[in-house]
Amino acid sequence: MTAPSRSGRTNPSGRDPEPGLTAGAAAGRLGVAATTLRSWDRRYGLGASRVSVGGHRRYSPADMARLQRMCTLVADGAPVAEAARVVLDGTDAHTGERAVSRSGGGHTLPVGVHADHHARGLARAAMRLDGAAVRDVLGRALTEFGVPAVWEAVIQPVLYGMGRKWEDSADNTGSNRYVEVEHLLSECVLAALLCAAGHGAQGALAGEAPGRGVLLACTERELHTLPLHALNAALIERGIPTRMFGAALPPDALARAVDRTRPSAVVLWSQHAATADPDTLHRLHRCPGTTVLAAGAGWGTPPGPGTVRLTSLAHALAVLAPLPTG
Ligand code: B12
Repeated sequence: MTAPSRSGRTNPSGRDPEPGLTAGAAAGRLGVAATTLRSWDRRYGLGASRVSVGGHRRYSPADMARLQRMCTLVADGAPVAEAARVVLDGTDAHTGERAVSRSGGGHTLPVGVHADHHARGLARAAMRLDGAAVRDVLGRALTEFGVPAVWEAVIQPVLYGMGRKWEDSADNTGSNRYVEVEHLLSECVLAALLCAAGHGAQGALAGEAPGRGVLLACTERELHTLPLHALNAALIERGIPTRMFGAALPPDALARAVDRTRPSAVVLWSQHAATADPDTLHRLHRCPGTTVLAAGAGWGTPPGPGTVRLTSLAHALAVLAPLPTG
């Protein structure tokens, strides 16, 4: 005889052939409350497919895989009903619909539900000051979609949102809220991009001499480095060697670095007008064989005679990829 379960599921043998996890054990393994599992079961039918002889719910490995996916989507910021729909339809990033696609040249970046999920998850985790969750969302997105797509569809919108919050929160004493959120987010973005650059280097550049490569640096007073780190990681991802000098490089140090490494291109970042330094750009033009590129909103248009201004990560990759770097 068939043993009916409380949720209408049946166990045809009347016995418990493969035990499966109890509700408490499943909840513990997924890191959610048992009441959450019950409500997902009741509302969306995402529950246990097995019952024990005593009529208790038992979660199979397949049930656990679906629920794990559900937890991941919710942690990434998906509304619960939307996450359930994605899991039940199978139209998630692993099975079909891709909102952020990994594009070879980083030029086509369709944005949609998955990018929004990642961006919301990132922003929420940053607002909670939950650095581990910020790094987790970023790490998974970067591994799945690559640097250009994640920078443009996930990181950049969240940085803009953070900048707006910072600006809007200024009180009449001139002090701003959310500074701590912005700092934590920036540090985690930096760590994730360095990690992506490290993985790229292990894969594509292992054992190769650095060659001339592309030199990346910020102007002397510039502390905004994240877009340059995104470019660095994306170039390495494509097997293009780089030398990254980061924030606030004094002009003399930049000139020595260029002199010693003879890069195929120099990318000089200025985030805002106060840090743009046209004299340094001008000096770089005396280096034969080196293409000088200005990047960041700080530079005027054009940034200086004979200098191209890179307007986006995709634009930078399109200009830099064809240059000889050996
Ligand atoms: C993170 C952050 C910081 C971090 C930086 C950490 C780090 N390691 O980089 C810290 C906390 C250090 C910081 C400090 C400051 N910051 Co700040 N910061 C930001 C924030 C939130 C993101 C910056 C960023 O990475 N943007 C990158 C992308 C997302 O933005 P974007 O450059 O505008 O993008 C454009 C182009 O550059 C291009 N693009 C985008 N990505 C790429 C990539 C490549 C390769 C290329 C070529 C182009 C490109 O596309 C966009 C459209 O044109 C912005 C907010 C914002 N709207 O950007 C404020 C912001 C830039 N900061 C601002 C300010 C005022 C400051 C401080 C002066 C604050 C202070 N009082 O101390 C200091 C200045 C430090 C200094 N001397 O440089 C202002 C600048 C205002 C202005 N005048 O332009 C902003 C806009 C915040 C605001 N809403 O007012 N900041």
